[in-house]
Amino acid sequence: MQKITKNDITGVILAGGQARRMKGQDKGLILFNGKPLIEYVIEVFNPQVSKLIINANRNHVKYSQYGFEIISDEYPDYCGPLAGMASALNKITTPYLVTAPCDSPFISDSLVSCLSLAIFNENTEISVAHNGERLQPVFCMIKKTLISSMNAYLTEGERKIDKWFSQHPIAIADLSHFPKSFENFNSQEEIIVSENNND
Ligand SMILES: Nc1nc2c(ncn2[C@@H]2O[C@H](COP(=O)(O)OP(=O)(O)O)[C@@H](O)[C@H]2O)c(=O)[nH]1
Ligand SMILES: [Mg+2]
Repeated sequence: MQKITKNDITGVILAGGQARRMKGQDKGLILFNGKPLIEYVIEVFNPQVSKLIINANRNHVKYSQYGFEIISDEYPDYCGPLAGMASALNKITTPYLVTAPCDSPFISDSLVSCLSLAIFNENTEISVAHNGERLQPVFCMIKKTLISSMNAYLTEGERKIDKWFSQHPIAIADLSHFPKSFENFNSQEEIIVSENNND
């Protein structure tokens, strides 16, 4: 297997959820210390990939200010992050996709290199980040060759990412040295607590 380079990788920021715990506000656009959450992710994630896509199901005009391609889920009814991953896999022209959620402002600048190294070392088509305690499924790298498997799974009405992963060999990318990079905000209260801690 050849080494994976940045040119081989498209990144997708998953911002397609309903954010029910955020009272339905669009999570990527919620301010954290005065800046939309997605901007933190773009700043650290974009330099790690050759192309970046934003997956959002609302507010395309606002998201388009960042200058990246915006894609909606190709599956109806907000059926979860896997739908965003599938829609991105269907679009990309690189052999690999790396995913990150829009609500994780402390994302690691070594996320993509760790995921690539794990796939390369273990010769798999999927790698998933691990924070030392558990897998972090929305921080993963997937080879485009898996698109038909993912589409078939979603078409059957399946939703769970872990269950889809379990159909394939996966490599685990150890990011236990940087657990904070997986911290993500699912409610306004969590944002307020974190803002106060940083003061
Ligand atoms: N495309 C897409 N993304 C989703 C959907 N539901 C959730 N997500 C995204 O998946 C990520 C994780 O969702 P989140 O609600 O934060 O889950 P949790 O933090 O694991 O409890 C976020 O970036 C969401 O925007 C969906 O139906 N479609
Ligand atoms: Mg979250």
